[in-house]
Amino acid sequence: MLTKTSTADAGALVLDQPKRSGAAPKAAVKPADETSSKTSGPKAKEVRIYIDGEFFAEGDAKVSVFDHGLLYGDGIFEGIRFYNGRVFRLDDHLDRLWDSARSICLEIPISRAEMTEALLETIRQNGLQEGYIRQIVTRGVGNLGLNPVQCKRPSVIIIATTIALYPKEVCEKGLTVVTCATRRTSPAALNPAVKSLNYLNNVMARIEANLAGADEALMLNEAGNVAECTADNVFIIKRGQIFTPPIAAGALRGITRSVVFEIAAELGLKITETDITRHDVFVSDECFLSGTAAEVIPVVKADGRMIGNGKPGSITMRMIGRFRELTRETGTPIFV
Ligand code: PXG
Repeated sequence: MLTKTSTADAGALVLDQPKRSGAAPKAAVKPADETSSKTSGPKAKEVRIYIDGEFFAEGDAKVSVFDHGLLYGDGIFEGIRFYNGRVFRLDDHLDRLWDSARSICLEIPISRAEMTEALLETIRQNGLQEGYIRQIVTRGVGNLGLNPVQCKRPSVIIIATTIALYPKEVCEKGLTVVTCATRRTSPAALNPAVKSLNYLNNVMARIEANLAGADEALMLNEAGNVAECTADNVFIIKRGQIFTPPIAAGALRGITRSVVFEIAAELGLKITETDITRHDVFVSDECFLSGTAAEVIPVVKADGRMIGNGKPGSITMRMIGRFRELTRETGTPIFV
């Protein structure tokens, strides 16, 4: 959900800005041997993408039009960050990926150890120390019918690239959010705990935010309580206490959310998981979002109401400070 990019690295991925695409290749063919990971190192600045055990140049990284990930959004994903040569909370992301897979009866075709090595090797192939990984497992190639029984082998795709951080001004100024009419998916329809490739309701929410000129959309659940934003969990602070919607309210069990819980405990701050209404957000002293791409980011306006004094609050800033330290100091080493 990153937006403002004035300080972005040239060529950095900005998750909600158009990706500059190169010329489309003619066919989704297995690359020639010289582009295989086994026979050559990375070319300068060329993104190398892992698909089912092979590395492809960006222009050659293709999946079949019969992949049910494309036809039906039938698949799962994770967004993971790495900082300072280490992957942040890798085990937590792999746990959630495997849980999502189990929930939708998708068998990940490689072991967890193989997945870990594939992720680390994708980063190495791209020569990166800091960045973002998009890890996708699709149902695989089937026929046009939606029955996944035809899909014989799920596909694993890993993209590692640079990512633009929010510029300092955004941290200093904070984000604006609007409540959107699009509701968070009901667990009765599709449990939002599954991080599936089916994100259309979140996309619709994001479009509403765009149309309203806001940075993010606050999504409510069917009961009308706050669930989360389109790709981030929500926290509010009132009289020194932190509150966040429970998972049962439709919040994803965010990994950054769990880091926020850890930091709060360290700082001696209490977090209460409870239903939150729009009113609670309007009258909060501080509000912030957490997410892998967004990290921890202040919110200063909701539906036109200024939150607190309209500036990022002190607890939020302490949270951000500690979060940054953890990202730099902890994680799975990429280059060993
Ligand atoms: N809510 C939803 C619906 C998400 O998809 C989060 C919260 C935050 O969870 P983590 O584990 O990242 O702290 C997500 C994360 C992005 C992006 O741009 C993130 C997600 C999906 C799509 C884009 O950060 N998932």
